[in-house]
Parts: sequence; C-alpha cells; structure tokens
Amino acid sequence: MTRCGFVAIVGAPNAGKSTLLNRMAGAKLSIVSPKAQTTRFRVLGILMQGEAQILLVDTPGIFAPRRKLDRAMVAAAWTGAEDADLTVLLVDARAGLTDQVRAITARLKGTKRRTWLVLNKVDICTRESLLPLTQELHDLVRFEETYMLSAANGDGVSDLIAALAAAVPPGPHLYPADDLTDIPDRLMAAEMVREQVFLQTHEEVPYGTTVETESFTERADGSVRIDVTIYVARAGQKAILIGDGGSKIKAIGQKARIALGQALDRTVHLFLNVKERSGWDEEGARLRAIGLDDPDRG
Ligand SMILES: Nc1nc2c(ncn2[C@@H]2O[C@H](COP(=O)(O)OP(=O)(O)OP(=O)(O)O)[C@@H](O)[C@H]2O)c(=O)[nH]1
Ligand SMILES: [Mg+2]
Repeated sequence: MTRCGFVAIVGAPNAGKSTLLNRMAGAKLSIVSPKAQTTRFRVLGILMQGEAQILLVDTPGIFAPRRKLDRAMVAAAWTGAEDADLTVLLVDARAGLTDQVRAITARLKGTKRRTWLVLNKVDICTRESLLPLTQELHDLVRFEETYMLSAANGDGVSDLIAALAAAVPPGPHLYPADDLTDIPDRLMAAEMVREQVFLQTHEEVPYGTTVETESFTERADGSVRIDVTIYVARAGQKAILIGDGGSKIKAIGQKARIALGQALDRTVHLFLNVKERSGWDEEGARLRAIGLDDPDRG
C-alpha cells in the first residue's frame, strides 16, 4: 500500500528548517545561512522512503512581521502548516523556549492538526538541557511525537524519516518518484544568488535585497545563460553589493555559479545586474515574482 502526505516544517527563524529539508531530501533545495529570515517562500522537497512519498515543505521562519514582505513570508509559513497532513515544529534546542517559539506554540495549540516536536542542533547542546525543554514544550502543545536530532550532522534524522514514512496517510503518490522538488530552475537560480547575498553581506543589506531571474537561455552546447537582477532598497546597499571595483558582486557571482551548476547539473553562465528600487518590499509584483501572495489582497 502506498502512502503520501505533506509534512510542513515550521519554526522560528534560524531553527534549521532548511538545513533539515536539505538533509532529509539529500539535496540542496532550500538556501541556508546563519542569518534569520533566509527562507522567503515555501520550498517542497520530495522524499521517497519505501512505499511512502513524504512531501516535505520548508517554510519561512515565523516572527512578528512588519513589512509587506515579512507579512507575506509569515502568511506563507502558516498556509504551509494549514495545508499539511502533519506539522513538525522545529525548535533550536540551544536557543530553547524563546518568545518567538512561545508565540508559535500559542497558535499551534489551537489547531486540531497532527503536530510533532523536533528539537534540532543537539550537536551543540548538553543532553541535560533537552528533557526539561521537551517537558516545557509538551506543557504548551499536545505533540504526538518528539524527536531530537542534528540537521547539520545528520544524527537522528533517519529515525524521523522512518517515522514520517509510517505516519503519512495511505494514498497514491502525487509526484514522479525521481522528482526532488517543484521549484522551477529560474527560481532556483535567483535563490542561489540570494543565498550568497545572505552569506557575503551584512546588517540590513540581505534584508534590503530581492533577486529575480530575467532570462534563462539554453545554449546548443548544453550550457545555460542566466541573467539575474538583484534589487536593493537603497543606493548605499547597491554600493556595498558591488564592492570596491566590483569585487563583491564578482565573489557573489562566482559562488552562486558553482552552486547553481551543481543544482542544475550543467555549465552555467551567470550574469548579475544590481538595480536600486526603493520600496520593493512593499510591492505586490516583487512578492509575486518569488511566489508569495500579497498579504493585503484577499
Ligand atoms: N550546530 C548546528 N547548526 C545548525 C543545525 N541545523 C542548522 N544549523 C545552522 O543554523 C543556521 C540556520 O539554518 P537554516 O537552515 O537556514 O535555518 P532556517 O530555520 O531555515 O532559517 P529561516 O529560513 O531564516 O527561517 C545555519 O547557520 C545552519 O548551518 C544543527 O543541527 N546544528
Ligand atoms: Mg530557511
């Protein structure tokens, strides 16, 4: 009997949701950085485990949003949870029960949906801290199951996969067995560039940036030419992104091209263009370009 179901991974920013998705899927599908609010939209990872197809949904971290962009991100996270057969609350065990985690549990508590607790980053925690944290969280939400793991080094991840394979409902598979995700290559290209912006710039620059693929052209030799625009909110951010003599944008392009070549499994010619566009983070069209719904339109 085949099984298939959506499993949404929700949690505070920086809990390690994208790292866990990539680890479980065995491929880099969702971008990761040490900075909070890296993921901006839902990312699907398709995982085959015996007869089961687990449709993992990575979501943006949930926090108190202000900008339209932030509100759209948080809405996408909750929609991911509401559309799923099962929700995994991922908690950074070292950070513990923060106000952000508390706020998420308050909302999860009200749902009748199946919810599991997963404590992450056990590689940087003391064992003694894990049980009291589990207890505190169980006092807030009725979790069906609890797992402890390290998404970074993989410890404990196979147990979670096996349990999810048994827990998703019976039913036909929704995707071909060898698909890894449904993310279009154009969006993957923009994301790999945005990841480098998150890794190579600091303070407000990553948050002032959005990335869109303008053109994606296959060449006769099997390689692909990709033109990407990086929008920034302010002139100062543009100067930082370009760097002295173009050094920063060059470094961003080099790293992104390598990651993208691996993701697409072909030679990539990547061209980056930086444009200033103040207020992009309040623009519905910029949000739709990355697959987010405008939170101010019903
Ligand atoms: N030590 C350790 N670090 C981890 C682990 N899992 C993730 N990290 C690190 O935590 C940071 C955040 O990881 P992400 O996967 O981007 O976190 P996220 O929950 O997707 O974050 P947002 O997309 O911003 O909500 C990165 O620096 C990861 O390398 C883990 O198990 N152990
Ligand atoms: Mg993420």
